[in-house]
Amino acid sequence: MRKTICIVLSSVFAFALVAVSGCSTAETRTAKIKVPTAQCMMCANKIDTTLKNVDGVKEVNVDMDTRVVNVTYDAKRTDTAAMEQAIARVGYQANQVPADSTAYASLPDCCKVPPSQ
Ligand SMILES: [Cu+2]
Repeated sequence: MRKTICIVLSSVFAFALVAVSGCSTAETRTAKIKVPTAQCMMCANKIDTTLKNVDGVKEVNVDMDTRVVNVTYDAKRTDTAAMEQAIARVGYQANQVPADSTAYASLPDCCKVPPSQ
């Protein structure tokens, strides 16, 4: 009987530990953000730097072949919407969020969408 109580108590304790540590650890997630107006490596670098400055973002990988940004982030500190806004603020469309027009206008010509597209 004593042994049973001991096992029950220790498993409750283990549960509590998991619950407590679960609260303080990061909730790592990944997101794919489309940046269809990005043109060159300068764009990629700018988007990379911008996202790395967003609190909670851990890893950024801009794939210029597909124009998709793969982001690893802590879901407790940021979300996709915040990252989209950050990209839009520096002049690039992010998923459905349009680029800030002033920021877009100040991009170098090589970073703007060619008229033919
Ligand atoms: Cu560019």
